Amino acid sequence: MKPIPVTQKLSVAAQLQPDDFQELSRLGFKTVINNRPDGEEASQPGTDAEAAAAKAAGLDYVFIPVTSSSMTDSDVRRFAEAIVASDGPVLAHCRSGARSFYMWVLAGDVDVQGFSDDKLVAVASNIGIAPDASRAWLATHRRTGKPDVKGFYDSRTGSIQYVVSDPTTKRCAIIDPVLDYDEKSATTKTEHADEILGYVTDEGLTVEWILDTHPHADHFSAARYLKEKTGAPTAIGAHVVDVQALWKDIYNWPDFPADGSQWDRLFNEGDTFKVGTIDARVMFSPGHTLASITYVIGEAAFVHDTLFVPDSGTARADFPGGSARVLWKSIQDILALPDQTRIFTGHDYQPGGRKALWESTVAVQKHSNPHIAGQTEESFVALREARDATLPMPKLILHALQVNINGGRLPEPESNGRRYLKIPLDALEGAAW
Ligand SMILES: N[C@@H](CCC(=O)N[C@@H](CS)C(=O)NCC(=O)O)C(=O)O
Ligand SMILES: [Fe+2]
Repeated sequence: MKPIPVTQKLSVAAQLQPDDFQELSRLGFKTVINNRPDGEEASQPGTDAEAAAAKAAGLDYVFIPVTSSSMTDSDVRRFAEAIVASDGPVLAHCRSGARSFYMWVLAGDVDVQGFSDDKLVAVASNIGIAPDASRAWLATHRRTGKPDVKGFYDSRTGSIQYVVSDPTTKRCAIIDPVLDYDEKSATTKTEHADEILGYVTDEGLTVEWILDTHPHADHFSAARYLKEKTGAPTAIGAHVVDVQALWKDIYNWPDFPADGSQWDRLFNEGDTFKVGTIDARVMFSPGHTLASITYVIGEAAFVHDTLFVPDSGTARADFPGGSARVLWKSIQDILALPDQTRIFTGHDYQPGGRKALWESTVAVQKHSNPHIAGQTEESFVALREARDATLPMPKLILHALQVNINGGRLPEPESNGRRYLKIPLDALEGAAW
């Protein structure tokens, strides 16, 4: 028996014999994980004998039998959880140690992220896996920051809401959820938010974050509703306080706390967080609003109202606090991400009646977005301002901002139990007669 160190906490080994367990205890191990189904070969002691030997040696023992072809996500998660739960070093074994090693790589925990492929190949070769074989396996199986992204389209407002999840830990973030609102009858509904919750339940996800990219001008945010339903923290860009300051004047709300306290976290430029094991980073992307941010989650960037899919150009920059020149700069920062970065936009207005689209890449944007390809800052500002001069205000801007600067809270009910919106007259330019 020869434990092969993988990390400070985890070593792997080939098949153990019951006599080995006392030695493992002496070496300081606290837990043994057996990844080998019983009966693979006649000489195998089997899980009952191993469990008894572990008990006699004072070791915790976990049986997660797998084969390389039948290993499931839930096996991998149990494996990762057993390592975390152990109060000291863990020895995992199968026949050769390879399956246990591969399970650890698949678990994609914080430790494995610090390993380059070369370093993993070196550990694998200590276990007896040929470098060609481990390299080929890593190329197809290693998940490095690749979230699953599911978009939900709201045709009423042309908005895309996202659930971004880490396939290894099943943890997720919800981005820009919509609270349904019919302006003709002033009725609110939670159909879209409930559809998102249904997906979260069906996929067995745990919501870690409820994120907004900016205070939306065209729909109500469902962040508050989803926080009530899931308990997950809400977040938005730190410059939301500037947007709050602007709009509290417009709504004449002198007592409104324009301090961002309506969210659990305010993100600054460069702030990092995690979605499961996937690294996430915040970039300020002002221009459409003062508070707009981009969430870069693994290899996916959620850019909301900056770039749209290429045939739809870019977002408008004429709302209070908006600036075409600042938007150009924010777009350049997004385009400086690696070419293969997946770009997910927040709106699609289905030009020409085509089906709704929301995904592109940095490379595709550079080559085929007419607001980018061949444009200079000056030409972009000119085209953006000319187009913005033709656009009427979003029909819900005055309805939506009073809810969205308040973190997605509807106005408090009045004495009759009814909630009322407040609409300032003659407050905005850009009337379309
Ligand atoms: N017709 C929509 C327009 C919404 C709108 O102005 N959307 C913004 C993003 S919040 C935008 O950038 N639109 C670009 C465009 O319409 O070209 C509405 O009334 O809600
Ligand atoms: Fe917007």
